[in-house]
Amino acid sequence: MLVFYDALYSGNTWKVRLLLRQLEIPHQVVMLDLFKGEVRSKDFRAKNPFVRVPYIVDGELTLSESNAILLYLARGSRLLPDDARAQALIQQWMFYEQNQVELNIGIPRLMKKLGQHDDLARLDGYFRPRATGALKLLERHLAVREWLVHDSYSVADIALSAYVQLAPDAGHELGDFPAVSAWLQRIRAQPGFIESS
Ligand SMILES: N[C@@H](CCC(=O)N[C@@H](CS)C(=O)NCC(=O)O)C(=O)O
Repeated sequence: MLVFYDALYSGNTWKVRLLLRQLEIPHQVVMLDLFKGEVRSKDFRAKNPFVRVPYIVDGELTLSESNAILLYLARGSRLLPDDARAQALIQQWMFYEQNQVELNIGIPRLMKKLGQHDDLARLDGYFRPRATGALKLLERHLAVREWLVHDSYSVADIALSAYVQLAPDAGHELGDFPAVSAWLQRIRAQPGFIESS
């Protein structure tokens, strides 16, 4: 059976938790504690050279990187259309997520949570404008459509929403982005939706 190494308080693990549930994929969960350093333990390092969660083991395949895991698990499902152009657009958004959204919202969120900053103004000075730029781009894109790619909910929506929904933890006001907020509501209304931790 597929094994999923999960941890709370991570948008990246939430993506995989949500997809497994929405596609009803049988799996076994191994829950690790980020704050106790369990992801960096000798045992886990020996299994996973990426030393990060989410991580899955599916028979011979071991896979790290949340978006690679989503694309693998969603193949052949309603969350990943067969069409090559639709897939290219989905991948475009998923690469963008790792570059601009996860980085600029997820990192300051975690540093604030862990108190790992000696200068909050400097932290915000670096990440806030970059995150705001990414949220503005999403706002413009979603102002004229319901979903990121074509007309259906896909793994791109799961990937992008993971850290966008957590943006308030990094000090962003989602009320300033009404189309993004409406899109998050549509995602929350999908069958099998679960809250992020
Ligand atoms: N780009 C990776 C990022 C994975 C990542 O940074 N995971 C964090 C939790 S969000 C982690 O495992 N941290 C463990 C640690 O820092 O000890 C992905 O999308 O899966």
